[in-house]
Amino acid sequence: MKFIIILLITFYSVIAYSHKYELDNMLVDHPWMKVINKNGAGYFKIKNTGDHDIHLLEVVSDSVRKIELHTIVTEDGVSKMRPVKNGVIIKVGDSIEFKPGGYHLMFFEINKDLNEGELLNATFKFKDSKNLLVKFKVESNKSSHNHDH
Ligand SMILES: [Cu+2]
Repeated sequence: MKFIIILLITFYSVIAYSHKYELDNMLVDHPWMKVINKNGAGYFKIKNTGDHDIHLLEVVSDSVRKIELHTIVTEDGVSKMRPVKNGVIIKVGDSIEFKPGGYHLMFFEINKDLNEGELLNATFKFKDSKNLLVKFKVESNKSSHNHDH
């Protein structure tokens, strides 16, 4: 009985606090998303813990018609979103944070209802690496959320 309780506590801790996804050569930390009507934006931090560069090609989900990798560029003093062509490369030892104002995922036409705290499954696809299933947690109210971990 004690053993089961410890297991449950451990399991709960992993879900509640870590919320990270790993392969042998990378770590994806705290994937979260905003949902606006049926569209959304996704954010996370990805760290290359392996010994070769990681090339994130695309992200797909059964629950989303289309997911694009975006970045923000400034043209004539105006910030604009642009799709990233050819994916994003994370060099050995580097981390890249997808965050508001920088790299982000755009979700177009989410085909299920997502309430705050719920998870959206998505699959990260890489060049020369295994796929990684990542669950984005819906955190619609970001204004009150301190995000520096
Ligand atoms: Cu965008």
